[in-house]
Amino acid sequence: MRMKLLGSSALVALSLITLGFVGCGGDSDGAAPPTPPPAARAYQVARGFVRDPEGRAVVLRGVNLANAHKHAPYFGPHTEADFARISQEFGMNSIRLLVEWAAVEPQRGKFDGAYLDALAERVTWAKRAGLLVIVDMHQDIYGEGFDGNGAPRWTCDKARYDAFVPAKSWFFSYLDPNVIACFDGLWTSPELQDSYAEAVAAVARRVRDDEVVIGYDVMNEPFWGSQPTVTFEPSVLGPFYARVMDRVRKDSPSAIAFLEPAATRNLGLATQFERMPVEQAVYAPHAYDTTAEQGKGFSAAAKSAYLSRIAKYKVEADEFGTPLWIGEYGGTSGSTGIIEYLDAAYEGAGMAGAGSMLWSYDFDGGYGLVNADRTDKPAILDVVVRPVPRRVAGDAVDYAFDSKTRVFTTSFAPVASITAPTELVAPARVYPSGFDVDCGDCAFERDGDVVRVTRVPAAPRVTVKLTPR
Ligand code: 9MR
Repeated sequence: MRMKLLGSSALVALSLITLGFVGCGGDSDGAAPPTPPPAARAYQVARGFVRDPEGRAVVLRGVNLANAHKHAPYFGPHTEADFARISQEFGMNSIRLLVEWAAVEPQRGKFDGAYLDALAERVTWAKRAGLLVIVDMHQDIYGEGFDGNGAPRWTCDKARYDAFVPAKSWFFSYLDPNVIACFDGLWTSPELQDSYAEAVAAVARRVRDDEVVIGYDVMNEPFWGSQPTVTFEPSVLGPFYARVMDRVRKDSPSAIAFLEPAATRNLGLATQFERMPVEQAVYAPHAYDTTAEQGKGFSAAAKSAYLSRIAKYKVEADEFGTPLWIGEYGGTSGSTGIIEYLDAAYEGAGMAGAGSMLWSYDFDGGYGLVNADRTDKPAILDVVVRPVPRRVAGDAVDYAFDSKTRVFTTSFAPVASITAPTELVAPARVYPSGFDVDCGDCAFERDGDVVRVTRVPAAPRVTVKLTPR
C-alpha cells in the first residue's frame, strides 16, 4: 500500500487519535421522484451562520445521537422522552443523528424501508421536541467488514475483511492495509461513490422536512486511505462531497452540507481545503484533544492549545466564508480533567460563536451523558448544560459562561432587517433560583427558561447578560 502521508511516525501518532468515517456504496434504487419545490421555510447559510427562515443566526448546540446507532438494529434505547429531554432540560436545539450506510443499504441497490421508517419516526420525535436534525453519515474503520461501522460489507472484498487484524485501540485499525484498501476502493470508484450518494438521497427522500432536517454531514471523519494527505481534500474528498450533495439536493434542494475536513485535521494537521467544495456549506471539524482521546486525561496545560485549535477552526471557517460547527467534542466521564475539558470546549465554541455537539447522548460509563443504568452523571450535566443564544437577530455572535459566577453573556451585531426576536435559553439546571437579565437599553420578554429580546438599541454591538438570583 502506498502511504504517502507524513512519514510513518507521524502517521502512527495520527492514527493514534480517533476520528474515523464511512465506506463504499452500491446501486441505486431506480428512478428518483420529481424534485420537490423550493421550501417555504428553509434554513440556509448566510453571513457566517446557519440562518432560520426569519434570518436569525442559529447556534446549533446539541448532542450526537448516538453511539448506539452504529450497529444493528441501528437504534439505541432512546425514546421520544429522551428527545424531549435534550430540548427541555438540556436547553439544546439540535441533534447530530447517526445514520449508517449499512443500515440504509444492507444489500447492493436495496434500501431497507423498515430502517428508513424508524429513522423518520425519530425525526418526528425531534420535530415534536423542537430539535433541528443534522443527519450524520457515520463511519468508524470503514465499515462492518472490519467490525467497524458505516459501509455495508458488499462494498469491498471479503478477502480484505478476512485478512484484517484488529488493533488494540480501535482507531489504530485505520492503519491496517485492508482498511486502507477498502477506502481506496471508495476514493477511486465513481460507481461506488454514486452508490453512496444514492443511499444518502434515499435517506433524504424519507426524512426531508425543511423545518427539521436542515442538512447532511456527508461523511464522519473522512480517512484518506493511501491518497497523499496534501491532495486528498481538494482532489478527492471535495469532489466526493460535491457528488453526494448534488445528488441529495435533487431530492432535498435546501439541504445544507456539513462538511468535515479530512481526519488529519482532527489530529491537528492543517486542512488542505482552500474553499468548501459546494455552496451552502458549513465547516464541520471535530474538537478532541489528542491526549484525552487516548484516555490520558486533559491537563490545565493542554487548555490553551485546545482553545487555539478551535480559534484556528474559526479562522478557517471565516476564510471559507462558512459557519463553524463542531460536530463532536467530549470525553469519558471518569477521566482526569474531564470537567475542565468540557468547559474548555464550551469556551472555545463560545468565542467562535460556533455550534457544538457533545459526543454523545448514550447511556454508558464512557462518553455517554447518562450512566448505563439511566442514572444521571450530575457533574457532566453541570458542565454540558449551559445557556445558549439559540437564535440571534444579528451577525458576529459570541457567547461565554463563567462557571464560578454563573454569569452568561452573549454579544452580537444587530441587524435591523431581522424582525424576529433574539432568543436565549437559560436552563433551570444552571439557574435553579432564577436569573436576572441585563441588556442595557433593550426590551425583552421572559417565557420560562427562554428570554426573547424584542428590541435592541441602535448600536454596533449589543450585549445580553444573565446573572443568577
Ligand atoms: O465512543 C465511541 C467508542 O465507544 C467506539 O468504540 C468507537 C468506535 O466505534 O467510537 C467512539 O466514538 C467516536 C466516534 O465514532 C468518532 N469520533 C470520535 C468518537 C470518540 O472516540
